[in-house]
Amino acid sequence: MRLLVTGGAGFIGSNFVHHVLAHSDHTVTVLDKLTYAASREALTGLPVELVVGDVADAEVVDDQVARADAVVHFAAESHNDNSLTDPSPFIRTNLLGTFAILEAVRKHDVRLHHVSTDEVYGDLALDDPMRFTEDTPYAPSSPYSASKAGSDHLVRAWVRSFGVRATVSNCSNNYGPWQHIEKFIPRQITNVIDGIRPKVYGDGLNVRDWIHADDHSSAVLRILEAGRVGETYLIGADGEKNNLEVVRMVLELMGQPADAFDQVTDRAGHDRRYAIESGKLRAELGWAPQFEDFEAGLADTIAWYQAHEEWWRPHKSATEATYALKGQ
Ligand code: TDX
Repeated sequence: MRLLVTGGAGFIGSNFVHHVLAHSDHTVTVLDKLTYAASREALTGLPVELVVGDVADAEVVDDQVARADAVVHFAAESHNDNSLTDPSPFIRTNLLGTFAILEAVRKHDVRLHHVSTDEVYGDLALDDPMRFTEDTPYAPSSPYSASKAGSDHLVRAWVRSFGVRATVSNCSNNYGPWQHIEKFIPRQITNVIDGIRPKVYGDGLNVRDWIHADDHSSAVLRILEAGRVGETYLIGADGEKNNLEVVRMVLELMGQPADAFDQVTDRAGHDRRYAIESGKLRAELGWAPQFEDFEAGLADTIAWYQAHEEWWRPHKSATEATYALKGQ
């Protein structure tokens, strides 16, 4: 297939492009706006066409979708903290962008896979025995997660009303190389490299269900190739950890005392816990994660940031200055 990958120069999108080229015969065109969170370097050396454009620009999207056999839609504004400061790019990219994609795949009858997040389900209590499933009601907390929830609803409506051939996946927190240093794990790794104490929001007991980006990519390819049209699949790797556990692991792997971090102002509306039940994906499509040892995956990720300082260094002081303004 000729795939159009939106957001293919971002952290997760570029990982998917690498995965597709290594594990299939599909060809790839990337449509990416190259915002602050994207990088051309993540695609260096790959035989892909990069179209620089906005997913909310209906004309650009229509041109590209017309040439594709399938669209994998990663393009999104993704950082919760930024959505609390200025929600407007989240509404444009996540809602209007998905709308433009849907109208184009409808017009050209092109298969779509829409990539989304577990945050659409809101949060769970720490002692709740349940995890999110495909049947959990939507209850997003932040402008970011509400915009992703809205985009999922748009996709479902286009499937039902117009017969668009789409699948949806909702994945838990990703980690791995090429993730922007505003996010929790790379922020703390690069802080330690710089001799800055890691910053944990609030009491640090918030739980995230970590999955390596490579495992997310293999799941998305599997759903694209074998998923049932109209269905949603949750993607997760049984990786629940609270933020204190993660930051202590980062510190220890980097040769620092495990308590050498600061607790800072909490995020407004901070979700307590995410946890994914991915049994449908595993049973129906035979998918399984390859990175089952989080500590080993984290050690590799630390080594990657240590070896790629030239990539993240230009963004470090501005990223930390933005956090400092908020006492974080
Ligand atoms: O400096 C920090 N200190 C801290 O304690 C940062 C940046 C974060 N945190 C906490 C907040 C969360 O509990 O760490 C946890 C992870 O934070 P983020 O990396 O900002 O991710 P999160 O808000 O959980 O959302 C991520 O996973 C779901 C992605 O950013 C989303 O795009 C995805 O949908």
